[in-house]
Amino acid sequence: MLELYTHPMSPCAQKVRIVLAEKGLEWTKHHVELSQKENLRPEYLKLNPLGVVPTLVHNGKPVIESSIICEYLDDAYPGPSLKPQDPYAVAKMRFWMKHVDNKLHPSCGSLQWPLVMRPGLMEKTEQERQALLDQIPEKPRRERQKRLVKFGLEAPDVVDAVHVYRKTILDMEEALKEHDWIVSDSFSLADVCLAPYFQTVLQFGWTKMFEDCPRVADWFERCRQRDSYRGSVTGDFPPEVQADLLAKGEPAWQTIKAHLEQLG
Ligand SMILES: N[C@@H](CCC(=O)N[C@@H](CS)C(=O)NCC(=O)O)C(=O)O
Repeated sequence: MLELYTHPMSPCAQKVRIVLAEKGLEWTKHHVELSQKENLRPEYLKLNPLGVVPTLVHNGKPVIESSIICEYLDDAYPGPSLKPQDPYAVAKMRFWMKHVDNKLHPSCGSLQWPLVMRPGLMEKTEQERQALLDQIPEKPRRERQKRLVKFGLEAPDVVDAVHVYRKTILDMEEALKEHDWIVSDSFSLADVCLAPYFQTVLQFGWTKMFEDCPRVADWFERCRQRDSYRGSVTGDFPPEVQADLLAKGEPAWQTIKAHLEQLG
């Protein structure tokens, strides 16, 4: 019995949904409304003390941290393995997963928050908003979200986020010169963990970020064509949601572009 606490737009929840689909597993969905901070409710914090999605519950036992959940599912279930055979390729796969967790994920949050989560929080009073943000358990995340809510796209985190994205894209372009997928000629957890972060770029209409990197553009297209991606990511972006996100992303592009141009 697999249950997943998830949000459609969360890239780390998308990673887990892709693995569930690649392995052909049945699961039950529990939607956690992040814009209302349902992730900070006491009953959810009992499952995931970090107060974030996703959380997998397997036979009543919680597993947290998306990369750990992905490896757990790959190890716990038969079916096509999402790990390369070669131990060196596995080491490289884990390096990419760590890069996603430590750098790309917070960067993605810095781009999504001002456009997607901030408007809902701004409808609350200043006091209600601060009270909610003060409950975020981890200090770096708490401080970052406070900056993003206060300054929106003008927060200093946004420029760093754009630079992390661009460096990641250039590194991926190099990696893809060697093999069809990120660490070998087989689709692996490295691909699973990176792809959702490009969904964020796509949803806001910012694909110019990688238009000069043909291997990355082709890799993302191949990820999107997989049944796992279509069913567990694309399916959550019906035309009206896409139109809304594009409308949010379009006016922000000039800011993103200016940060990209600083890199030369
Ligand atoms: N390292 C965690 C990060 C999880 C995370 O940051 N989740 C975001 C959504 S992508 C979240 O729940 N944010 C809610 C919040 O920060 O209030 C993982 O990989 O599971």
